[in-house]
Amino acid sequence: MLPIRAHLIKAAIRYAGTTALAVGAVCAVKTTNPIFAQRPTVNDIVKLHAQPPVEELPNTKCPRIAVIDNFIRKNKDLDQDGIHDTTHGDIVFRFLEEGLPNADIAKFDIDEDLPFLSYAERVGRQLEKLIKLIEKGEKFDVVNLSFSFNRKFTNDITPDNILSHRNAIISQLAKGDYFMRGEARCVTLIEKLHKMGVKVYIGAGNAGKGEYNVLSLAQGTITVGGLNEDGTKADFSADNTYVTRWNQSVFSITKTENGIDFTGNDIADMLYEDLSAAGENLVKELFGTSFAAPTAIIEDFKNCAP
Ligand SMILES: [Ca+2]
Ligand SMILES: [Ca+2]
Repeated sequence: MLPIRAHLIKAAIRYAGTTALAVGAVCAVKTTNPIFAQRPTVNDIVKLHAQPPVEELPNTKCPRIAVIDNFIRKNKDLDQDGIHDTTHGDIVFRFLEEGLPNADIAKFDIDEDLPFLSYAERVGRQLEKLIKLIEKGEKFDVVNLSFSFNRKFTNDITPDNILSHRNAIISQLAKGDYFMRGEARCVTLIEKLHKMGVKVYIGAGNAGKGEYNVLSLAQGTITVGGLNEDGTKADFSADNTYVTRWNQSVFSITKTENGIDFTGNDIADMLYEDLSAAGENLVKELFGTSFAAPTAIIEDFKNCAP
């Protein structure tokens, strides 16, 4: 057992590191900030016809969606003046709000438990909160998880054979340190949600083919890989047997009359007055599998009835 102060410091350091991996990696804004990974330039051509068929839900009632993300601590600077303009969660939320105007979308804020809990612990607490609400009779149809806990593939575990290592990886995490146990707990909670009938969509992660998102190990989830605007696979996207869907994950940011559009429909998603530099020096695009997850949800429920 670490002395409490040392333990808290370790937690804080890990928190920062994991945030860079998890939030920064899943949703990156094109910027010079070194926290964000460089975008690779080589693409694989995606055989779109080879993708699993999109579930057609034409007569479905519009879903109630839980977005588990950060909504308090602003962490995205869209006009590059060094001042954050919005949160990762609010950007993800905006995709869903605009894409599914008749859906009921609820925010579950992992920033509630800042500052000393690990990232996985904070995600786990929100998953638990959601489960408790459902147990009390509230109805949720969909969960959006636009973040990842990335692990590297090793010699034994490859993108092609990871399915057969699933149980071993989870049990190793469950026996690991505080942070690993937090991740294993998230997997268990996500599986519980799946068993309760909730569809869980997860961003595949932005560390490329060499890493996988631990959350994807949860059975029954829909892990969404990232496509470029032209439909080719984005090189930053994870790509392994757990990635069962592919959706757009790169979106140009453009100016409209009263604000900026980042969802690609020329309708403002943020007003100029809400950007610290009024949108003067805009980043060119949003990219990350963070946006592939809500895009997949929108695709699956686009014909829903209010
Ligand atoms: Ca700014
Ligand atoms: Ca828009």
